[in-house]
Amino acid sequence: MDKDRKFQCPYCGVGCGIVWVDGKIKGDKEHLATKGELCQKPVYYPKVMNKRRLLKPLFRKSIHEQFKEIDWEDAYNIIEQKLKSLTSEELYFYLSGQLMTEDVYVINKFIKGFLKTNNIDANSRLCMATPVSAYKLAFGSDGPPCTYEDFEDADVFLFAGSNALWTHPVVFKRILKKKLDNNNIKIIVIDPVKTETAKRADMHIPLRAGTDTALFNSVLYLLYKNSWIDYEFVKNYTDRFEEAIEYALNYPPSLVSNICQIEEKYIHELAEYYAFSKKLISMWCQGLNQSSQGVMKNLSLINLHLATGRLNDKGCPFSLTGQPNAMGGREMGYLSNGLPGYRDVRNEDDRKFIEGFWNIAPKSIKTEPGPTITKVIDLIHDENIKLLWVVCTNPAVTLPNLNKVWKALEKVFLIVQDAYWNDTCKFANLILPASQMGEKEGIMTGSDRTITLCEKCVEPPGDTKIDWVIFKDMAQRLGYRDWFPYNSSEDIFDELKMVTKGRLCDISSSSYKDLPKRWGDKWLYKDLKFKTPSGKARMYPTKYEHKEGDFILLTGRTKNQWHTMTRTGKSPELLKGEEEPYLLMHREDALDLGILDGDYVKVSSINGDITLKVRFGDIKRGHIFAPFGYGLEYENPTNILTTEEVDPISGEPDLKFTQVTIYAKDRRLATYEIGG
Ligand SMILES: Nc1nc2c(c(=O)[nH]1)N[C@H]1C(S)=C(S)[C@@H](COP(=O)(O)OP(=O)(O)OC[C@H]3O[C@@H](n4cnc5c(=O)[nH]c(N)nc54)[C@H](O)[C@@H]3O)O[C@H]1N2
Ligand SMILES: Nc1nc2c(c(=O)[nH]1)N[C@H]1C(S)=C(S)[C@@H](COP(=O)(O)OP(=O)(O)OC[C@H]3O[C@@H](n4cnc5c(=O)[nH]c(N)nc54)[C@H](O)[C@@H]3O)O[C@H]1N2
Ligand code: SF4
Ligand SMILES: [Mo]
Repeated sequence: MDKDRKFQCPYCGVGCGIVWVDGKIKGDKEHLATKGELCQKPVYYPKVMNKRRLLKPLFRKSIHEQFKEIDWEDAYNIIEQKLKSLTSEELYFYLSGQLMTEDVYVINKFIKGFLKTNNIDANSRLCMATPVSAYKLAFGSDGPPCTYEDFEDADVFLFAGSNALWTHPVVFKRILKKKLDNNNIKIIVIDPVKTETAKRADMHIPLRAGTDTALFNSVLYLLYKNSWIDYEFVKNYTDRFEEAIEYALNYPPSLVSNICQIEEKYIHELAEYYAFSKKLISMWCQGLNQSSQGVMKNLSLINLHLATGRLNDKGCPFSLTGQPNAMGGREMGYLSNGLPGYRDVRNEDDRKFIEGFWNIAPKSIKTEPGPTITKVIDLIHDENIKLLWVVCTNPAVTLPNLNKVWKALEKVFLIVQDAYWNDTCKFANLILPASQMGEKEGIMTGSDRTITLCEKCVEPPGDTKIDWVIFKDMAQRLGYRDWFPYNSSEDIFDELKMVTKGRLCDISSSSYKDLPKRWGDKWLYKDLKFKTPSGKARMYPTKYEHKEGDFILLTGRTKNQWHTMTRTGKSPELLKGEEEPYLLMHREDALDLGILDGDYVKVSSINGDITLKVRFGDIKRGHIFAPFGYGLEYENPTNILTTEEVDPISGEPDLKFTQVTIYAKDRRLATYEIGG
């Protein structure tokens, strides 16, 4: 390659700009959003890119047989036969926030427009579905309202249910750096664990898991009782303030300190921050999203911003995006209810527009959202879904209640389209080898709406194909040649950008050449006109429901591994100190059960048992934490335990609250065989 190539980091949603210089990774100092900053993870990317890659399509009729290498022609024949022998409603497609926007657009178009089914979802269902719902309810549309530039003049940064020092390191370090120069900057962290992030905070609120809504309702209570409401803002720019306040009055601090198991002073201090800071940015991630009450948690936090007029120059609610292109996937409507350009299958105008845009017959697009991925596991068991096509995600480790998931994966005709041999491949009938970041071209959108062009740096290995090419080939085979005429990713980009014209996420005037570029202004709602029917933002009465649990299992991430470790797990540098899964436990809780640091214990939920090594740590009593990314090689994936409960509005599973029992070593030895 004759010049340095640029792309977006393939890992987290911060969306750091990278330059590829002779096979080495450097930060892109010219990048609009991240200005050359990077963390450790992508530095080792070139070294792991070709370790244990899938290089050829593999097939077996039943999962009891060995895989045989086949060529693409055979692979396509098998898929064609399958697609023709099943009805559209018997098919299901499961995508990922790690695909490029062009990939997602083509796949979504093929499925919703041509296979005429909404049986498609993405791993964002486990991640960002909750903030998508909350943003739509509060502001009338998805889309984070502010950008990283807002960090420059903010003085208070809240991180709720976010271990950002590990999970969004470039964001957190940018704020830490500012704090070094300016001691007036305050960081608040809300988390049952005293994480590395919490250790750097001015105030850490160690609440009981699941109780965030009660906490934020109580802050709203105090804002009201102390007359710290911005009534001017509320009157001009919000609806349903009275209802929200009336409801919040059920949450006095004396009661909530019991619910959250925290001192009352935290609630008062938090209210003061919302009342008096210059500019307050509330960031949050999976501690709020992955909850059976996730949308309520999100809305109760957004309520605080609306009650105090904290938007634009005074602050912002800012959900941190998990995956590198979940933002792009959302823009393209890749969840079961979405359509490109932040549109929705339930909206007649949206359907009509897209049918016209795709030049397909009226009423081609189904009016009902398809089932979410967790429901599909049941639909497979009931034999309603017969083919599952998994693209760029590893559900055999990352969905809740794995014993049930595995049985479903064994039952269905499973296609896995991945760059690596991942855990889900073990259940597959057909495996399609995919090219990955650096081997192909396309765009990704980071957390603050900045779109980066990812350039091709190296030739893809073996017979791997680009994700969108595989779906284009299938669409063309099925007779839709004229609708999928793309010869390059830029051809797709030229089409998809027009679908955003006039929408909030409008990129219609962009070209590959002028990226990176952000869609929307610095502030999405600069004029305080929202995408709701009244043009005002909406507050909500946000209900908290108590959940029992003597031991509450929390799950989450490690510092240097990316989810199921198909890439980061192959770097000895990144694996150092993270070779093994563990169970974080409060020392006193452990000693009460006769458990010592380093002991193996059995953890048991209604869904199954696993064995983990105990590590004493700073976690609230009655809570334990386990990372979830250690896959089948480790015998004991954490998601064997996790509950199937989902948020009723977003359908996002509660991966942060499973009631469990812990058995000390002796009892484990008496009743339990390793790997059972
Ligand atoms: N190193 C690394 N970084 C990543 C990823 C990775 O795999 N590895 N993945 C990326 C992705 S896709 C995502 S979605 C993000 C996730 O980023 P984060 O959400 O920051 O990460 P998690 O570890 O899942 O959970 C964050 C915290 O939520 C806390 N928590 C649990 N329950 C509750 C609760 O009820 N209330 C509150 N307030 N806190 C709670 C946990 O103790 C945990 O510390 O990370 C992204 N960045
Ligand atoms: N208990 C528990 N479970 C969780 C969570 C939790 O906090 N706790 N978090 C949830 C969240 S937020 C998320 S985002 C999910 C993540 O869960 P997954 O998406 O299942 O995990 P990954 O390991 O990121 O899987 C990505 C896959 O894509 C492959 N891949 C990489 N690049 C390409 C490409 O260009 N093309 C193709 N076709 N494949 C590629 C990788 O090899 C890998 O197999 O996990 C969820 N599960
Ligand atoms: S902060 Fe996220 S996007 Fe940036 S380099 Fe690290 S993993 Fe990549
Ligand atoms: Mo995520």
